[in-house]
Amino acid sequence: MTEALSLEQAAQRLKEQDRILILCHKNPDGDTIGTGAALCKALLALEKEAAVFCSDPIPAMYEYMQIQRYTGQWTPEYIVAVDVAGIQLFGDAAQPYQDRVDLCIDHHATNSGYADATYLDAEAAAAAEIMVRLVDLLGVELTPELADCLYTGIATDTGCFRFSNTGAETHRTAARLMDAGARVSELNTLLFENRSRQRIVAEKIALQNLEYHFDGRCALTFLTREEITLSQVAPEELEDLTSLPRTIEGVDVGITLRQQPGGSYKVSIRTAGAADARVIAQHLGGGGHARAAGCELMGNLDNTKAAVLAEVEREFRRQEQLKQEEQ
Ligand SMILES: [Mn+2]
Repeated sequence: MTEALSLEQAAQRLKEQDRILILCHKNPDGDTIGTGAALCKALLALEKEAAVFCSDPIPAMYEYMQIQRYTGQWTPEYIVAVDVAGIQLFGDAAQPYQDRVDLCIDHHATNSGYADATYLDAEAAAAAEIMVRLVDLLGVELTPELADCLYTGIATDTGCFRFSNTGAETHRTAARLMDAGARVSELNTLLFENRSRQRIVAEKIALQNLEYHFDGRCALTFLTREEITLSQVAPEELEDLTSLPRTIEGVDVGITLRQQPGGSYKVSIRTAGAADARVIAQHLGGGGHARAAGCELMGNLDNTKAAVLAEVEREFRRQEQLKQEEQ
């Protein structure tokens, strides 16, 4: 059982500690990286030793955050995970640390409670939204550098303020970050309007592979390992490709299958309307949010497709049942 903390308590614990190792999740996105980088900068401002560890490389597009990476320069005395919902999300290289996480700061309702203590706010659109409040509680000034990191987290987890997790508070927090000097316009261009040619090649293949199911209510696309290799796209550049099938008119559930180097398929589920992505993912051993969830499945393409589509169908049925019960 993890101890549920208030954010004030979490801040107090951080103030008392030194040599703080910050862990991000594997396949890092802007939220885990931005939140980790901001926490690290805040702790450094308090003249503590702090550094960030991620089992995967940090995508080059996030270079502007100038993250203090952990390379074994000291022995961690306190370990904090940010935006990591479960222990399986740390990745292999984090093995020495993942079983002794002291504090977890997260916004996933599915957080498994693996840490000794947890601050969880499932209403927050991004872990970075929590981190803005935590930086205040630590008494650290919101510098332009911190604001850039935190804005990155909020903007990426909300699809640039388009996803349904975006609340009024999300915008208020973003406004505060703008006031603090976040380079919003530059960052939006960098994060959302900056596709490589390799990514376009991968997108072309994904569009060729696109198929419709259940009268067009589900669109599914996939990229095999061979196709990903052929396109020469960096895996992290495929993250937002996962929103593509869902953007097609009439589609309630968009599925993207990406084959991983080990042969397994990473399944990304995006939903509109009543369908719940988390319910589908959970039946397949994964998790996430109502609009965006995922899992990883072993098996060939046909088996994977069949398994995922069966759960999509089950979710459509469940929604129809719920609708009938309401009437
Ligand atoms: Mn997040």
